[in-house]
Amino acid sequence: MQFGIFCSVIDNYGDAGVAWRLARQLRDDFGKDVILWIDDPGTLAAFAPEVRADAEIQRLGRLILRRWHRPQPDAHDREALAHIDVAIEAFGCGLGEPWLEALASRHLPPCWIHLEHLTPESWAEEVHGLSSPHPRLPLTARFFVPGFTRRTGGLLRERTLLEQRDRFQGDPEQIARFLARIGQVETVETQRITLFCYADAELDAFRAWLASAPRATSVFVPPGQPRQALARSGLELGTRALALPGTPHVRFVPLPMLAQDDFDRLLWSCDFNWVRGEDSFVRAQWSGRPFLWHPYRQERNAHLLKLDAFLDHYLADAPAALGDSISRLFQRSNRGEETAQDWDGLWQQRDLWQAHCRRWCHHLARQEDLCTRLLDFIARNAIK
Ligand code: TRH
Repeated sequence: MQFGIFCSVIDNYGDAGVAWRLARQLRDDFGKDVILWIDDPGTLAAFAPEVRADAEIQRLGRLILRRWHRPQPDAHDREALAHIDVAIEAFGCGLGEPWLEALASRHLPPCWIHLEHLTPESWAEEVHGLSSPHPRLPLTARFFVPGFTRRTGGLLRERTLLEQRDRFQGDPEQIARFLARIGQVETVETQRITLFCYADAELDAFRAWLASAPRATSVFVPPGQPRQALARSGLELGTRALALPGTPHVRFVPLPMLAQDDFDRLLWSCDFNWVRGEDSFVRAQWSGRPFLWHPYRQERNAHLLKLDAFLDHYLADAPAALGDSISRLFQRSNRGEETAQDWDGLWQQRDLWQAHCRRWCHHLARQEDLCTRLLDFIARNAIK
């Protein structure tokens, strides 16, 4: 079975990040042939070192990467489309009539899947699995909605991910080697934090909490928006680590973009991860470590509904006091409200929070992963 995945980069890294994970997992865990059409390979190259930003077409084992020139498929695209059994349109990118016509002209039209954004909201269960016939062409769009429950499309999770994580987290030498490889020499006692938030994150209370913390702390800061958020709070990070004024035990450490697998390792090696969007949000949950989620801002504050829905799932079985503290920090920090009291209160319960994150990860891992559900979905619905 050959897969075509179509991805348009809207902004940031998430669209490319999810498409890349999906393509790699179909290839690596399920032995599928995959063609990923992406309109901006440069974004992918930022965290996939094997990708050449300027290449029109590139073969990476059973995964072929093609620059997506959207208006019309050229002769090479048409040739490739002729072999596609499953066409996955990511995040409503819209294939456009010429592409759909090329797909529909095949003797047996492919299974056409609309992969939606992950949502914790209950509509995920209602929309997942719906279909909509094309008004003119012999193609039927089928909606696949990632989510947190068994009746959704699930979450991306590679087959050996959690075993790899456990080996890594249980081996201080591996952690030290990894940190050294990304240019960091850390003592065992140092508390580690990833700061992968959006530019509008309110960091003053976070900084004040860090300054009052007794432990030495390294805050790893990827490029782009996290640094803008820091700059807004008065800390301009250049190419070197910077200590908070008056508190030399707290260092903000600039990191380059890491390869996606190394980004996972970074999350695994930290005590706390501030993450965002969609993919880093999911990966923070697989890390089994405490995290704060900064959802992608949407019109009419729709992201706050997502946040509420997520907290309902995530905190359903949490001890009441811990649940209240987590909920307060997630809610207030995403509404730009004062969080000065919240950081410390929550961090005092960190052992409980850590245990809760492991349980939550366990709960999610008992469900089938997204790729397994996708293949099952295709087998049931489409390819007859
Ligand atoms: O980058 P994001 O904010 O992406 C998105 C997009 O804005 C998108 O339009 C929107 O639809 C979506 O959010 C909800 O956040 P996200 O989803 O966490 O994606 C980041 C990706 O970048 C993820 O795949 C991990 C990867 N990454 C690395 O591989 N290495 C790194 O060093 C870093 C910092 C990130």
